[in-house]
Amino acid sequence: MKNAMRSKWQCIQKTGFGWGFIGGGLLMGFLALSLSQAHAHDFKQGDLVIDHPYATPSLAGTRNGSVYFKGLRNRGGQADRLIAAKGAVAERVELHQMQMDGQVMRMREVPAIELPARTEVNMRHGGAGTHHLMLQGLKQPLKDGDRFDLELVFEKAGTRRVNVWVQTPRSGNASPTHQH
Ligand SMILES: [Cu+2]
Repeated sequence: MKNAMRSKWQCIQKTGFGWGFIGGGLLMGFLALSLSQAHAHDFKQGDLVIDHPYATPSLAGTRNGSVYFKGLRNRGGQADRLIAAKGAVAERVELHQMQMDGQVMRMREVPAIELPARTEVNMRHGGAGTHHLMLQGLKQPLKDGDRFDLELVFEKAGTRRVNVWVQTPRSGNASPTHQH
């Protein structure tokens, strides 16, 4: 009887350990999953990776906004181009490039953003030569924490809908990019 009880107890202990182990594994898996979900905000279209599209909060009194990407990579062996963008958030979306004009940083509209093969294009906020998407005629101001959809049209890879997060960049200073 004693032996039977002991072995039953051992059995429970083992089972308990087993459940703890499985539970721990599930918890680790869940944490890993939630971590990766918290960090993954990227979109793939063919060989293109659109990493973390973000927009800065719009300035008071203006009806335009800027969309940037943490990264826009072409991992393929064939060049592509971003030729248009559109979304319900604004009347019009333009493709812009930052350029130094003497001492002043200005932006100009470009017909396309070139995505050479196996290259990452700089589309982060700020800096000469960088590109961004310009939202013209915002339906409403962009506020920190807002999210909206945008359709990106690539010449070869086709159209990809992405979700843009509105946030204040940690490095701040988005205002110089708003001189037209
Ligand atoms: Cu612009």
